[in-house]
Amino acid sequence: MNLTDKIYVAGHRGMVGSAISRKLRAAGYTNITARTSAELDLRNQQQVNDFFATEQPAYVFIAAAKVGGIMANNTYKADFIYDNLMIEANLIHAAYQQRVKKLLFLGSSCIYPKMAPQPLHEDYLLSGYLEPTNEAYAIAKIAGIKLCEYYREQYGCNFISAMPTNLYGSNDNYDLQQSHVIPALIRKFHEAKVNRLPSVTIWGTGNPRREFLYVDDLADACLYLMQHYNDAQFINIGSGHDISIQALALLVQQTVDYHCELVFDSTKPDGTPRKLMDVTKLNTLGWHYTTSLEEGLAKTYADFLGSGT
Ligand code: GFB
Repeated sequence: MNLTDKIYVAGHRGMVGSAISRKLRAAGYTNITARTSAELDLRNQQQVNDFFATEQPAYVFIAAAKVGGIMANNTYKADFIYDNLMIEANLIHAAYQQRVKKLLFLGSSCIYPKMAPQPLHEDYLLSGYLEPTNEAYAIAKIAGIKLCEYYREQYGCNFISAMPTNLYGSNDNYDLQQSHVIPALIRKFHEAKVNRLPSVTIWGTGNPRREFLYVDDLADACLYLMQHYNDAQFINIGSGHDISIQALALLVQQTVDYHCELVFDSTKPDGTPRKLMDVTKLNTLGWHYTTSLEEGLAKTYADFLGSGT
């Protein structure tokens, strides 16, 4: 990818898309194009086709998706499967029609079977039943992986796919019903601190384990893959380390520096017991994460305080 090649970042205002845009600009890429969802509805095929015909991007990062935490995924299944299928199908097909040089599609670690062996190797895809709470999103993302695979097989497109683990960092969603666990806990502990509340409620039992990757590290991995990876096989992106939700809550409490009781609400779903990614393939390629969870939480809390949420 040359510094003046036209690059389209789909979803540039989201946590992932904004991190990728920052990383590209920092690396000296000057020809980056993007549209807000008000300017371009990626679920509308004609609008997407017209955009690609006009803009003719050489490289595409698909960071656009309808995303959310366990509650959002479990509540809005039709929206999660429809929006994500339409977005990825329109972008991938238009990229093929306009002869995009290379495209990177981003999925999620939830594509793997609920009870797959850990750590999750790329070969485990489709080897068992999915986690019900995020089946809709997972099926859409699996379809995206297959679209890239089959457009490569049939049309020779250099479309690659990557499966990030749970992400967090600046520009995240802090809505307590829609968000993922880290922004939710940061907000809960912060609001408990400000209001001197006696406790913070954690969803579920606290027993599930999750792997987390700071979003700027993900952006670095995406740029690395766009520059160095050209195979059909999708590739896991993660830290290779996981932590229980209970231990995470204690880390967030320490980051926010407010000591109160933790109340575990077992009426809320735990979701997948564990989804630790096998990142051997990516590490062997030469990429490793650099931001520890402690450092990432401190940076994210600082961003939260600065955002005025
Ligand atoms: O981050 P999260 O919503 O998504 O939940 P998943 C992770 C774990 O944290 C679950 C627990 O066991 C939650 O029950 N948790 C505890 C909380 N307190 C809270 C809270 O206040 N808010 C939230 N959100 N969780 C998502 C998938 O699953 O992972 C998405 O639904 C996507 O599709 C994403 O794949 C990466 O990790 O369970």
